[in-house]
Amino acid sequence: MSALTESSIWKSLEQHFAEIKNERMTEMFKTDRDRAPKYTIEACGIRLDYSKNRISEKTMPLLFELATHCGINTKRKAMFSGNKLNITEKRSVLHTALRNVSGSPIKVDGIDVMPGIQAELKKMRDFSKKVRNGKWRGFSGRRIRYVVNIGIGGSDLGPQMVNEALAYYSDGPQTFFVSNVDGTHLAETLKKVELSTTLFIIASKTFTTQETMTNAYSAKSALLAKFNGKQDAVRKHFVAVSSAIDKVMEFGIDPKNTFEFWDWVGGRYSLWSVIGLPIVLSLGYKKFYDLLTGAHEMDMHFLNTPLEKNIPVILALLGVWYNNFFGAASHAVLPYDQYLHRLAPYLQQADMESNGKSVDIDGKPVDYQTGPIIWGQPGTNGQHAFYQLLHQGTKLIPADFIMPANSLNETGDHHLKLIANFIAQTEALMVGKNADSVEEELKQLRKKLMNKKLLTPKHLEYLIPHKIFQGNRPTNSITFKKMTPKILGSLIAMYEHKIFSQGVIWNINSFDQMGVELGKQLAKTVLEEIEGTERSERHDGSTSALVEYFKQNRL
Ligand code: G6Q
Repeated sequence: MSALTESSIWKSLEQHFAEIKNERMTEMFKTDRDRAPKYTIEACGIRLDYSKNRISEKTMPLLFELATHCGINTKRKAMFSGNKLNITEKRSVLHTALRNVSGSPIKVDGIDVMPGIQAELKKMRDFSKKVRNGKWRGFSGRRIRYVVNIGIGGSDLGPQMVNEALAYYSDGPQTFFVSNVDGTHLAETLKKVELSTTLFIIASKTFTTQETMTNAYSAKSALLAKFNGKQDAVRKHFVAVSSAIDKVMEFGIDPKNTFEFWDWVGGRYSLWSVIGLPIVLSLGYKKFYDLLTGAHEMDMHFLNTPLEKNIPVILALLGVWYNNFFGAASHAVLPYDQYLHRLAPYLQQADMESNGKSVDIDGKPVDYQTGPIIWGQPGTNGQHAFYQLLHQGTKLIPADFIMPANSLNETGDHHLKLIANFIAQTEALMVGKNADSVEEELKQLRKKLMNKKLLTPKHLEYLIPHKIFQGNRPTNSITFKKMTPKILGSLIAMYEHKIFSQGVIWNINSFDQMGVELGKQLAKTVLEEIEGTERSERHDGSTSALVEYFKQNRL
């Protein structure tokens, strides 16, 4: 047994779960008129209403005790101070320094990292200004109209999500993101741009990632073909975001046009760094700075607020409550905001790559569940698709409903309808519909029917169980007034700290990604075999047959 599941607080939570597991939230609302305000908090312009959760007066105090027991207070301080929390890779975890707009010193190995961060920010600001005002020109002297970011994983999902979320505020070149090694991704993107007015950003911390480098070299070939092989064109149309300057130079990119970041910035936490260059090019530096400011405010909230009023900590603990006690395997992210349509894919990486671990920080196998499966789609689309399972399926799926009170595109009554759907869904998931109400509804329907044979008493009886909604399904309502760069910064940082807090409770390293590394290695070996002529006997029967199938069926 692990120290976590052996601890007395864990046992108290198990016992409490046994007491509460069948209690209904609707009853809790009836007996406590203050339940909604009691479980609503606001910080950084974000309002969290977590009253529609299966928690009683006893639950949250026990969960806060669990967080304290697991060392959340020391660990959150340690992260902000630059301690090497990423033990396997012996690295600090300092995405919070990247948005430390206060500028106060933060030291890694005795050296303040802030001057370096500020220098890179300035470099990004100056560069983006030149591109946006037309001083930076392409090889044929034309102004840059398109930006194509070539990167994958952490070097793609964050800036892409932000550019989509803040598209309303964009007044710069049109940005595209190419990540997949599938040649279709690059080919279809190149159809949408004009090479002589395109700037390519090769975003790769290591500058060795197979997908990114394959796309980068193909983009370079396309550009050289356009400019009759003139190598100088590369310097005008390619910049790099990387920690590997030697490899960048080898590619042909001017080191002056290389934006640097450090090993203490994890890929999935890097949008705040120079990986955010496509954001700055699209929105301008001022709005990027607002994004950083919003994140910094949430950082300060997370670092300094007592657990009882701390939004990321509360979200983390509710997640632990369902994941480890109710046995919920997944968590849905449901933004009622079309601009946030890339939030779920972004959080899939942030959360699942961070907390998809099965050994603790000491390398011992865990005997409890760690990170959940994260998934979701914007509402209302999901309502016409997978919400059926949320309402009537056999699985308990806690969900975050996220919504701004105002739309950036107020058109007719669209937004009021969106709000109505948001509210109605969270209510329906909690309240459900019992047999009596279903029966009454069907009887009323029958009364109105001209042809009573369409709903015979026998069929009415038969329909009842199919129309029952058990309800008691938990949701968080996360709302804010309007989507702005600052709010988005706070929202993303909120999730980052939620993920961190859960990692602390599960005693895992949320900052390495050995599972991703394995994929990178394996693909190289198989590629050699597919390219070769020899039959490979190194694999199991299925894998070898797949290799042979592809070799024989390539046209
Ligand atoms: C993120 C991961 C991973 C990484 C990509 C791209 O935390 O480390 O998603 O960002 O594999 O790596 P490069 O930036 O080195 O190309």
